[in-house]
Amino acid sequence: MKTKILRQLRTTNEYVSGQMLCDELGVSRTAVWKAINQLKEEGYTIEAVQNKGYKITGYPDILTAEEIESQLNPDDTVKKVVYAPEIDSTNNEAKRNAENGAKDGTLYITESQTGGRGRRGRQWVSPSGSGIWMTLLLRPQINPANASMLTIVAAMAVTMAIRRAVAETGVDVECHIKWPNDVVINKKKVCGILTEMSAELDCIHYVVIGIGINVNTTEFADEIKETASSLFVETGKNIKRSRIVALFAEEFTKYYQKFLNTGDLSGLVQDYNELLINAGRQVRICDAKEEFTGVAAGIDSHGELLVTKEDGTQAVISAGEVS
Ligand code: BT5
Repeated sequence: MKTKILRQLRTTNEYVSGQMLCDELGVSRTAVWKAINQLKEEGYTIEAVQNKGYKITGYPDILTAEEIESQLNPDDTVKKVVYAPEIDSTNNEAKRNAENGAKDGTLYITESQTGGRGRRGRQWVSPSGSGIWMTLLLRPQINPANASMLTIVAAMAVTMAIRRAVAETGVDVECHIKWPNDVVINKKKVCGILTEMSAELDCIHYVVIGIGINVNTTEFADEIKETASSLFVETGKNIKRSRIVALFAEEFTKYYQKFLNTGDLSGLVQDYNELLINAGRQVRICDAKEEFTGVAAGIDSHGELLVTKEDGTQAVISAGEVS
């Protein structure tokens, strides 16, 4: 019910009458009043004026299911949000729930992770109160070999969500994808993505896409001080985290539909390459086989990075580190 009330109050700047809320939701005045009081306790500023009704004038920077769900579109891929104040890792939480039958389109989100993970067992620093640590559970009917392309789809959605959220503050900063799984502003990492799956050779049980975004972070652990940043540090603006999550859900839905239509990235390559920081630039590649420099051209329809080496030959990079 809180989600429905929030949705109603968000969609207008006017007062919404208590009676209208009762009629829309099919509940009593007392029930509405109770829910409004709970929302106030959670940090919403709600004005109640006799004969006029309720109006929200201030929103807290929280990530509860109601706060996020009340901003989702009906056709979004994200169907349900599950919030917990603290989790070991939202990827772990999503996997545990997936094993127990959780549905496609469930988003797990938390204020703080005690065991946030990056790729290959690296640590992901996930302090409380300033970041978005979330994992989207999907059950796509695609070839398991193509599941890693979902990192590309998610990176596009995060980048567009950040660009839109920053634009709403009136600030002009450039946000780009750094292949394969980073999003950067002014060359600093503001987001990392970790996609994992459970599959058989020909069938996916589930995919979890974990996304960490430093939003209002002002202090960084020693080990990431030089390389990491946040939206706040780069723009000077505080941005409501739930707004970014909602924009992500909208952008992800758009790109994911295109991806599912073809089963690969052919419909997204051009848009992706326009968001890619590395395109046309000198890069240093360090993969399992070798280390070399070259000029990145962009990705192909499988999400591999095409790099023209100094001797003129083209390398196709499917995994590795780019600097
Ligand atoms: C990643 O790995 O960038 C994937 C990060 C995914 C995090 C999300 S949060 C929600 C979900 N739950 C999880 O447990 N994980 C996902 P990788 O490319 O391997 O980069 C890891 C490296 O990034 C570390 O070794 C640090 O150098 C750096 N790093 C760690 N925490 C960071 C942070 N908060 N901001 C920027 N860089 C960070």
